Parts: sequence; structure tokens; C-alpha cells
Amino acid sequence: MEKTLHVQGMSCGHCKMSVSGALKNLDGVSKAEVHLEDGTVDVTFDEAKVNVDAMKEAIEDQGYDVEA
Ligand SMILES: [Cu+2]
Repeated sequence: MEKTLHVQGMSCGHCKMSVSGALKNLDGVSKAEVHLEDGTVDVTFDEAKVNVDAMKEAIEDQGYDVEA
């Protein structure tokens, strides 16, 4: 399934890589596309393997805030 997460604090290419990299490291996430201008991340994932809470945690571990 696909979901858009709203992430605060992403401002450059490095942020983009950190967030998409952290998401792609999760088993079950097949795609993570960061849109810096919007502060959003479009994630494609297998809901049998990973949930939104795990994705939020992975992003927060990188130092960014997620609002559902
Ligand atoms: Cu940055």
C-alpha cells in the first residue's frame, strides 16, 4: 500500500537521503520518495511486514519529526 507521511525539518539533499535511506532499510518498504518542498514522503510498503509506527520511528531516529 501507499502512504504519505508529513515530516518536519527536512531541508536539503542530506535530509532527503537520511529519511529515504532509513525507510528503505526497513523490511517491507519498497519505495520512499521524499518531496522537500512539501515536507512529505511517499512510502510504498507491504503492510504485512511493516507498519506506520515503525516508519515513524525510523524517521524520528534520524532526527526528524513526523506528524502522522
Ligand atoms: Cu539537510
